[in-house]
Amino acid sequence: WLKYQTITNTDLAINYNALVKHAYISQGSPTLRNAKKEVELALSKMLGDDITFTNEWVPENTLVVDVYDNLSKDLKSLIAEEIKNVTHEGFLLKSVNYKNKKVTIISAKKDIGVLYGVFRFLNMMQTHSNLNNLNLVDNPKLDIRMLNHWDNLDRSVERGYAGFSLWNWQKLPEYIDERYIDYARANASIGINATALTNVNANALILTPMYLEKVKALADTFRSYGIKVYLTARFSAPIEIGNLDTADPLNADVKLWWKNKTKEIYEIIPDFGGFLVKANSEGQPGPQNYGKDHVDGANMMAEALKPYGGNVIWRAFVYSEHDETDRAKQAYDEFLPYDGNFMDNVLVQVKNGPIDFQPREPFHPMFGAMKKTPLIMEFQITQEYLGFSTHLVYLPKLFEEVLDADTYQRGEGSTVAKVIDGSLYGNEITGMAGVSNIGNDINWTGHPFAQANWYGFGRLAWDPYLSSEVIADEWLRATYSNDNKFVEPVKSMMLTSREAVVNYMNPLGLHHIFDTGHHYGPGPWVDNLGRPDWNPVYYHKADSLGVGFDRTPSGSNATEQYAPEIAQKYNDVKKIPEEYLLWFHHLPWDYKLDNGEILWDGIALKYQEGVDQVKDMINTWDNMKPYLSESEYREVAMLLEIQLKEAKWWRDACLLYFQTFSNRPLPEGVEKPT
Ligand code: GCW
Repeated sequence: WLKYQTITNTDLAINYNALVKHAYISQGSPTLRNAKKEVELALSKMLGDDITFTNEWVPENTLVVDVYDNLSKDLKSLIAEEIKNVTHEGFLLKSVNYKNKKVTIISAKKDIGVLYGVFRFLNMMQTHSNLNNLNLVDNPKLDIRMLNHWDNLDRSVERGYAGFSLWNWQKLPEYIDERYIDYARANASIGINATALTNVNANALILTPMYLEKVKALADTFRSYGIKVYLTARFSAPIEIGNLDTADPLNADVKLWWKNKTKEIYEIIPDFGGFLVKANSEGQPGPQNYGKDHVDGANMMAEALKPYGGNVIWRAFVYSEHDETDRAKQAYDEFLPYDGNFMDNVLVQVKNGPIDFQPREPFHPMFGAMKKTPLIMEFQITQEYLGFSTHLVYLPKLFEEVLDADTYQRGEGSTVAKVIDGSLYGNEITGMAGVSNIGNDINWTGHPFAQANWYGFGRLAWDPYLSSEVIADEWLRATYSNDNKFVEPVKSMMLTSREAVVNYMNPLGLHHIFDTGHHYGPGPWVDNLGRPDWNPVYYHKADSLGVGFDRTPSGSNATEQYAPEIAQKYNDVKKIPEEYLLWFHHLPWDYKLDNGEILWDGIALKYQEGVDQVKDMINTWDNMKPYLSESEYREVAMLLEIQLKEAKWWRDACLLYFQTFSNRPLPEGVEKPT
């Protein structure tokens, strides 16, 4: 999306050229120099070489790019009112008349705001927006807008489907790959300002001097793009790299070890963001190994970070093999009692749903319920359960559904977005994390359309109220074409792609019926894994009588973790939105759905609908040939063919399996398994 294609529409090119005939871009700091480089690159690519770049501001038709404090008195007075509404990372784009000249000002209080403003302005130009009368103040709504890389030190990436890790630890710190800079540009262009470089299943070695030197090189590279580095901290690090015989968070030596380690890090990376921690989850070490709890663990690290302004981001993804009733309830049960006990630089990071990044989940009940603890949203941009980088699935549609969900925890309108932007409970620090889908593949994300998921995540982290449709529009125009005959059909293809994957994998609230380990294809029959809650049969509970997980009071009663308005609605089989039906109810195969179909037929028809939607996607893409280069066309066309084959595979596997319980024929309209 930073392609900056030449603007071939003559009228538009004339209009833009007239507006930015001269460009004055301050270069007082590394961040402003980045802004200047980006403007020069983009304008020359989009508009050609007629633009004069000046080192002084001259009253001509000029683009002026600078922080407010550096502007001349006259220009200051023209934006004095608007600049008051700009926060420290926000920016202002404003068209003004100055001595009969049209001046376009990109300004901000801080350098980073100027860079963000530049990227937005250039995006508007890429999307052929009207730039004649700009008057836009835009401030990020969340503080920490972060990628979580699940990258290992050997460059493998857990759940990564786009090649190996970008971080070349062997050549660092001396060798700064050009891609690190492009990574920073791409992130800054959408407002991402933090990155956790390493896997949450952490390797303690990252905290040793040898690696910290390499981390410093990356932090130094990202700094001028406004990106702070975080590291994942393995809880047992004091034992593994510190020669201690315990990692007990209340032990004095352990505390001192973390204090010293933190000091060491800040000495070389003064703006280090802090630690991201997965503890006592899926076998990772944590405070519970010593009979202590999450608060003891998180606060111990928070204390070490506090003097430097660093944060602990403590993940709430916990579930224990000892609780056999309902995995969906465990994080809430485990964390709610601690609400109010964490230090103020601890943020608890919660996955969007209570199980694990399924194609569709109801929102996590911790959102809104945990009132005194800042919660960070964790989305998964990498498509662990959504067809890896092979299937085209536009995730901002999923993200939007979660952000818009109403928790009712402070009455109607208490959306998840308001929980995480701090407006519901007035949190000091707010944030959103996305598990990265980036690797060293030539196109960064494996599937070209998976770039839209990275892009869309960043945009929503900046403003969780943006619509997924607007984001798709921006991305398509910048990445492919501004021709409406291309944009409109492809946009609607993107917008339906999420529902398509739900239909052909997990319709009507079915979930976690993926094959073991890899989570790619279907495996609803799997029942022999070591832990019951890893087996798909635990989740669908199909038998000759029916299918689905009863989470109402007659079952696990997970609904009680939601506000009463939601609980009542979800408990009532007549009121629950059908997309969550089998997530919360176990129903007979002949249960009548809203449209009069029996459940078995409804499931079968949904699987078929998913397959049909992929066929439509293929048709749409075929019609787009005239707007695409041969390679752009072929790349996606080939991937869509795989997606179709695998949508059928999902349909056939799941229906043949569930049919052994339902004992009913496939309804008319469902293709026979091949
Ligand atoms: O979704 C599961 C993944 C694990 C992952 C874990 C987590 C990093 O299957 O690979 O581990 O979640 O989020 O910690």
